[in-house]
Amino acid sequence: MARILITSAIPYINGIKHLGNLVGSQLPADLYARYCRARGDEVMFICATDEHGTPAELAAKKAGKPVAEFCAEMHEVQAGIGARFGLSFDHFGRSSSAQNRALTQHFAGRLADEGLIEEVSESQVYSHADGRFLPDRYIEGTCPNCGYDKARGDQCENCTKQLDPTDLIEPRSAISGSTDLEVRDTKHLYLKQSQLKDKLSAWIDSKTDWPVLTTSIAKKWLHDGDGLQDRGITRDLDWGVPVKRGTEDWPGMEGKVFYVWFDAPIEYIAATHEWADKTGGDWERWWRTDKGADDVKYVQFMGKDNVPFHTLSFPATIMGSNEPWKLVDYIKSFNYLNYDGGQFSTSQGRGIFQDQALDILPADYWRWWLLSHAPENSDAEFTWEAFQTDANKDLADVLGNFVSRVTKFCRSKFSEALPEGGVYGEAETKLIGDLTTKIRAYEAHMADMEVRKSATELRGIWVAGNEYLQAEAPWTTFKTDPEKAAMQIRLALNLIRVYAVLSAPFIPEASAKMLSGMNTLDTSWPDDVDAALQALPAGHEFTVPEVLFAKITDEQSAEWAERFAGTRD
Ligand code: B3M
Ligand code: ZN
Repeated sequence: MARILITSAIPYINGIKHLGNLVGSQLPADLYARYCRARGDEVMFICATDEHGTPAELAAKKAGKPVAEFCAEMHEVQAGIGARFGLSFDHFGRSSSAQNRALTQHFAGRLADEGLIEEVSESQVYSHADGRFLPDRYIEGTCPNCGYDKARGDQCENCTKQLDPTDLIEPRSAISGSTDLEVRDTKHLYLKQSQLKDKLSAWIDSKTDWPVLTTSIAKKWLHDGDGLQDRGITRDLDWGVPVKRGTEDWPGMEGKVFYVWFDAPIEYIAATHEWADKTGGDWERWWRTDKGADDVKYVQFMGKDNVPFHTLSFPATIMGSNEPWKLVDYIKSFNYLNYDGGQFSTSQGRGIFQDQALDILPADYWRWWLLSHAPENSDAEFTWEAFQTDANKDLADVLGNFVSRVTKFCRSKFSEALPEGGVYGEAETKLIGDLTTKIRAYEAHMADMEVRKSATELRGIWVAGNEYLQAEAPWTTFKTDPEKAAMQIRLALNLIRVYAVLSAPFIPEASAKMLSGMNTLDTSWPDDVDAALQALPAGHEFTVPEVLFAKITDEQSAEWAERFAGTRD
């Protein structure tokens, strides 16, 4: 039994996220967490809302609410949506927690003690029209690296370069559009990441098994151009973690807060602390290598735009603290999911938002389609046509149909109990061999976090059952050899339990329905397929489950395509 710590990038608090956010971090993280638990590992699965920074301030302003109140409400909304999607977090925390405040201030103090913090008098952009300093994200302009004309002051979305606002060519306020900007002096703390460059570089080079998407982005920012730059970690804002050096005040830093990207990843640790405070658990054995975290495998999930912060900035905080904190062991990153010929966009309200998706279909439809099309090796695209075709084929025609045919046939020809009699023949031996090969391949892909390959393998496992049924046709066998038909259908009913167990990480709700239909709590993994197909004995009672997956009709698909074509206000 291994101990696995899993974190998903923590979503911004500023609004309800779209499906692209889900498939790029939380959903594959949940798939992996569920799989590890099913295999007997001890799992700590952590996520949270990312509540600081200007996006939160501005969203609260737009909603006409004090920012703390807005965050508290939106946290509940996001937690509720996550639960409806079946995201099985051990804790869904808040980066505005007291635990995170203390830990963030602690790290800053440690970094200062290690000589890695520099106080810099910095020029910052002040907007006369807006009457305020403009935080990085609210300055737009042209990227000096790639020429993209909507680059933000913290990062260029187009080429992923981390930027400072003063790097932008022709900057303007993203709040008012005003170009009446003035650069003023203000003092800020800088983390001297450049001093950690060799250590970070050696660490990244040692990660030869990481996805290329992850390491290529890290190496790009380590070695391209000027290499790893020192980063400002404080901001002139009201909302955030107040700047302190540990528990001490930091002279000259009054009224300033830490930069949201400094405290956000620390929330992974703090959220585990929140979990411990709630449950009486021990968070340090997950995070402190001097307190048992040495044997923890730590895996992070995120979209590619978050990779620089997790491969460079956060490790710099951890390494620079010179304390025995757990570093990430594996970073699984994702490309983007596009929507019907363009990008999903929270700010432009384009695409399907998580609450809307759940309003029209149960979570398992989305989980299955999104995971089986996860943007692993390149960007992927959601279209209603593909969604309808694939969900109907895989979920309704293959899996759902198998369950319904087998249970209904048994009820009509035998009873609602597994029938007795008959012995395996060649077809059954072949099926068991075939399933064993496929299940071992599925396990390997799941362990490697190869999401699409896992889905393909699982689909193949479903198909194998259908093909067996089709070829052996128990409804025909029944007429001449009812004992043989009994054996076939007993095997097939057992296969429903096996399907439920194997499929639970992808489609937990349907899986629960299958298990409850089979009237069993036995979720043991089919290590031995032959034995697993005899787990439910003759005489074991079951009920025919309700339809697992209703087909998406052409009318529904057309209606939804139209409904979501416009933008959400
Ligand atoms: N909130 C960006 C995002 O939601 C950011 C991730 C933080 S991970 C520590 O994609
Ligand atoms: Zn750029």
